[in-house]
Amino acid sequence: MRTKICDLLGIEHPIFQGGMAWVADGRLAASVSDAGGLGIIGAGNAPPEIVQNEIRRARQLTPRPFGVNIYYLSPHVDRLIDLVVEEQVSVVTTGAGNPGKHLGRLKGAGIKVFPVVASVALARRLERAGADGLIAEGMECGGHVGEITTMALVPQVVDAVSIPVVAAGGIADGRGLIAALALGAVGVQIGTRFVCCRECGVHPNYQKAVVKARDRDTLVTGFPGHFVRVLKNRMARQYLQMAAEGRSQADLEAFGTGRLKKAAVDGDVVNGSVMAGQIAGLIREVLPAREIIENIMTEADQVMGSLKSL
Ligand code: TUI
Repeated sequence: MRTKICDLLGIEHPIFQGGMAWVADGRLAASVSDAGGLGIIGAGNAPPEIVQNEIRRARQLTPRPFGVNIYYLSPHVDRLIDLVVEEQVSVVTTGAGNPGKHLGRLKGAGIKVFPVVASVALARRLERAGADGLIAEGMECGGHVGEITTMALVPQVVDAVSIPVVAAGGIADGRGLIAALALGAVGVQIGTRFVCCRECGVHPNYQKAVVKARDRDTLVTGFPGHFVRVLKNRMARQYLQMAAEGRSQADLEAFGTGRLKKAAVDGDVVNGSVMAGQIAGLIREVLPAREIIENIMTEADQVMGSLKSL
């Protein structure tokens, strides 16, 4: 099953692995790319030196293309742009902001740029600014969330632009891939499923928490303009309690600072922020990247077959 992005990016399967902060390291990205998807290193708030190490690690592990996600609320965005240009990374994805002012520079360096969008307005603007494709991310996703579901957002973005659109949010298997293609997407970006990947360096407690999660076990914390989906735990409940008491945005930000690292690196899934999407309930075990991707592609073929016989 090949789509437009397979040829555009030189990948075998139309699957991007989400560039998750503190989770998506060079080894995970290399394993996904080696299995025929597009692995993506999550820069998050990390300084460029750390990200450079992960890029070099991935490069040692696979000859295949991979990407780097730049989180636009990071204090290091400008230096990360310099880094991906110097390192000639194949693909850049962006999150939580408008990368418009950097598109010319990235494209000039031969980098394919796929910004994440959560609205039609930003999709239109970034197509005009020269994005190679877009990732339309619905609010089922983990971490930073928009307001529109994948089911409603993807077809509206697909109709609004003529560049390739990748669907994200709530997708973890072959059924999700076929559903995304039916909505007009040319591929999917998958995050939460790859948290539970054997080659992922995230703390095992984080993986166990995702495996244990059921359908209603996520909630959204944050404040307008900065909502974040996490697994329900003590930290999430305390956060919502503070918000209900009318505590200031500064207080809430201070309370939230460092919590993702606490969960992902220290393995404190009680007091840390365990970002995960609503699809967590579908994930039953930790598997190697190759198996995750093969399972998705095999199931997608089966689903296509059974749809044709309707
Ligand atoms: O970026 C994400 N998801 C993330 S980033 C992240 S790191 C983090 N760490 C600690 C606390 C909070 C976050 C965790 N999850 N997804 C991509 C995404 N981008 N979703 C929505 C958007 C988005 C939102 C607004 C993209 C552009 C945008 O534009 C605003 C503007 O400037 O027009």
